[in-house]
This record gives sequence, structure tokens and C-alpha cells, in this order.
Amino acid sequence: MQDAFTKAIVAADLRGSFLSEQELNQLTNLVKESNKRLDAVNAITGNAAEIISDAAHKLFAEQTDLIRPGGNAYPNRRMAACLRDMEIILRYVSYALLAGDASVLEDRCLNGLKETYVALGTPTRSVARAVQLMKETAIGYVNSPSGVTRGDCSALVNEAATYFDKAAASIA
Ligand code: PEB
Repeated sequence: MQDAFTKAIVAADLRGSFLSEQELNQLTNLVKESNKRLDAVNAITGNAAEIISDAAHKLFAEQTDLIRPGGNAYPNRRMAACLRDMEIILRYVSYALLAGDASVLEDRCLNGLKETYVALGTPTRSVARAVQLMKETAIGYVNSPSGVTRGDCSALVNEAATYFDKAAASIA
């Protein structure tokens, strides 16, 4: 697992060089913007239950077969597994956003996940859709101005979106 700092250090060390000016500027910017980043992580963390249930309602409204007998979110045991999986994925996205790096998400959550779903017979496209729906709601919370200092958070929103997209693409 890496964060934006360790990633830059590992890359520089591989080259056997000091950090480049560009790398240092990027990290300086990361530090400058870190309060925004923490606000964004907090917006996702503090609203995780809402993000998951909102996305799950939309998924099951779109794909009603999932909650019918024989569906992958039926009976309660499978529904619980589904909601738990959504929570796990959202949790790792929140870690990646905090670290400013996707490796924690890739190594500890997405690695082998698609294969797991294929083996379980869980429809991978439906899981990917659930992730996309969580993305929409989560970004709404990150963009919400309530309780935080107003500012431009477009770069952080875009970054958060890349983690959700990465998760969805690796499962689909
Ligand atoms: C991944 N999910 C399930 C299992 C595992 C994971 C390992 C099998 C063991 C179990 O049932 O607990 N575990 C999960 C994860 C990590 C991990 C993400 C990452 C580190 O360790 N059903 C649906 C939806 C979808 C879904 C499409 C969006 O209808 C998920 C939610 N996951 C689902 C279901 C099961 C499952 C298990 C239904 C149970 C499958 C079954 O037992 O038939």
C-alpha cells in the first residue's frame, strides 16, 4: 500500500534521483489542499450508510430480478452480503481518497474480486452498477457545502470519481 508521498519516493528511488521539481510541486499542492481532502473523506465516511442504501435502492429498482426468489440479493442472507460488499468497496475508495493513491483499493479490495464474483455466480455488471450509483451519491455529498468552508473541490471530486470508476471497471 502506498500514498501519494511514498509513491513519489519509490519512483524517485527507482531512478536513483532526488524528487523532481514537478513531483515536489504536486506534493506541495497536496499538502496545501489537504483540508479539502479531509473534508471530502469525511463527507463520504459520515454519510456511508446513506450512500450505500441510496445506491442499493436504485440498483434494485433498476434490476428487480436481483431481489426476487433466485436473485442474487435474495433472500436476506444474500441481501446482507450485497450491502456489506458495497460497504467494503466504499470504505476502500475512502481510504484511496485519503491517501491520494489507488493502491490500497487495488491491492486490498479489487485484486481478484471479479474472479470471486464469477466463482460465486454474482453478476459482475450489477456490482459495477452499484459502484457507479454509489459514486453519484458520494459525489453529491462531497460537493455539498454544508458544514465546510466553501471552495473549489472539482479536482477532488474528479479524483474520487476515478477511484469509483477504477473499482467499477475492474469488476465489470
Ligand atoms: C467479496 N462477496 C461475497 C463473498 C466474498 C465477497 C468473498 C463470499 C463470502 C460471503 O458470502 O461472505 N469480500 C467481499 C469483498 C471483499 C471481501 C468486496 C473485499 C476485500 O473480502 N449480490 C447482488 C448484488 C451484489 C451482490 C449485485 C452489489 O445481487 C453481492 C451487491 N456478494 C454478493 C452476494 C454474495 C456475496 C458474497 C449476493 C453472496 C453470494 C452467495 O452466497 O450466493
